Amino acid sequence: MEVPFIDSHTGGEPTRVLDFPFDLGGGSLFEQREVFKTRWDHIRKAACNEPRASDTVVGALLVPPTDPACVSGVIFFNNVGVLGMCGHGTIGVIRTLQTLGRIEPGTHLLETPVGTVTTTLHADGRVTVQNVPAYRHLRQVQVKVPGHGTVTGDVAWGGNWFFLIQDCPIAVEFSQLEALTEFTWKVRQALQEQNITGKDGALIDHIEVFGPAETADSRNFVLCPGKAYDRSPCGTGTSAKLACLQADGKLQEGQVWKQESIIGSVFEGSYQLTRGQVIPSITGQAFINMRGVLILDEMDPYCWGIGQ
Ligand code: PYC
Repeated sequence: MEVPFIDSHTGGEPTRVLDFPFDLGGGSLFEQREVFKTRWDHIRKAACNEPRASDTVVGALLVPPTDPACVSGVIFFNNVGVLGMCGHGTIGVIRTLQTLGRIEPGTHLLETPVGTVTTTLHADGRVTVQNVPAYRHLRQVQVKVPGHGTVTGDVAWGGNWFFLIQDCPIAVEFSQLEALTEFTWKVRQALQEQNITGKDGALIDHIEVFGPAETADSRNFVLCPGKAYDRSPCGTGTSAKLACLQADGKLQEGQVWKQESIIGSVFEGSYQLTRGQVIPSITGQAFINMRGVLILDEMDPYCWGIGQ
């Protein structure tokens, strides 16, 4: 089996777009994601894990949209499972659709398992994603983290579930990657052990910490579900941050928030209030950097990847 792919990176974070007609049963995007999870999980593993990829790669499967107003549907996944939305990934998908000749600069709707997002491909290649509504679910929650005492953070939704820590005990600097990974992983485990969840018991699988930045409003470090850190400022994480800033009265509608990533790439975020809901907009840039085919040879003992 051969599956064509196009790779891009958005602010340093890779997106691997797969363009192949897997049979997903044709239900809603949410239902199709469930089918992908149960019937095609080996494809996720093959596309995102070693030896073809690594834990940083976010996969994006293009699927026909159920809503004809949308240019495409997309199911995001990574080295350990499927995602709800993905901000950097959406920016990569839009640039990929442009490279495939399927869209031109302008506004395009994209269907995801957690809702339809509105994207704008600008003439200079930047992409703005108007995300699904973001909100803060819990404010200033305390969690006991072994070796770090009590850590306080907000639980917010930005298309995925985040625990956002404003006062990080570790400097949010590139030189501290290992310590930040270890700390945030412990936070994630502690949240699970202490039964602190998103809405309806949802697993909080992204941890985001903040520190000062010289040329942006803030620098973040985001731990992704599979323990890799986001090289980009994380579109869904920035959306969750905007919801918290709005709830705290620290950012006005339309005001721009510059979120820098741990490697120095920047997203510009702002929000619009629609019927009381925070609708985040995230702008960033992706570059196409590879295209090819996944060759899936069942004789290869590592055909379906190493690990999960
Ligand atoms: O940009 O939303 C994002 C994202 C989620 C996981 C990695 N990147």
